[in-house]
Amino acid sequence: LKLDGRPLVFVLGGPGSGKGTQCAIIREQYCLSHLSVGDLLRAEVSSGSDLGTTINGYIKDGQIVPMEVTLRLVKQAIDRDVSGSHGFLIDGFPREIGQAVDWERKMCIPSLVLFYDCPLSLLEQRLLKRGETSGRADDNLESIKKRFRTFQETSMPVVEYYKALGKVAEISSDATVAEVLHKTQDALAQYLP
Ligand code: UP5
Ligand code: MG
Repeated sequence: LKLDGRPLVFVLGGPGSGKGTQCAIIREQYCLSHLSVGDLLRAEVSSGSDLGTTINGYIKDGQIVPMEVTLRLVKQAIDRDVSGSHGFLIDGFPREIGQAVDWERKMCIPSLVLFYDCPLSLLEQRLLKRGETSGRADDNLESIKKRFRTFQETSMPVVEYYKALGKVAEISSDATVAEVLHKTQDALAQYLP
């Protein structure tokens, strides 16, 4: 695995909490590789493969795609990365405790976990707005409700797990993109000079 001791940051938070938006900015500023696991899965769907068809079913239903699939896609993306970046942002993963434990066993312990916290009512508004143009299979009210449930029941325990390990920087994303960015930069400062 081509991590070469470079820092790896998990970027977590509810659906629409701003993971992708913030990663797109800080990747440039800190020269990081940004791997959105959702984007990797959607690329597989777009390829039209049988696996993609299966993945699309999970995404529409707000369910978590089996670990062996996501882990393979993330590993491939890290191994293909030739940017010589200073570290990695893993956006939207791990989403359940088993994935976190498995990752630590097979890959590495994250340097930091960024957690974007935002009221679900605001997330719903943002996602419905985005859904007007995103073309994402899961930006509709029915899928959004399912995503919220999976987030609360299955993905929040991952945040709690890393909180107990003292790894989490919790950032309220109920604020402007610029305000959230400032807090993100503060959190990253001690890990990424
Ligand atoms: N926006 C962002 N920040 C804002 C701010 N501060 N103020 C006002 N508006 C703001 O932002 C969402 C929207 O809000 C955008 O329109 C943005 O402009 C606006 P975005 O940055 O896209 O938020 P993000 O947290 O990235 O939202 P996303 O919808 O991507 O989060 P999800 O976690 O739902 O989606 P993801 O792509 O990670 O996963 C999708 C599905 O893939 C999952 O539901 C699951 O089925 C599957 N999956 C797995 O199975 N395993 C994985 O490991 C990963 C995904
Ligand atoms: Mg995203």
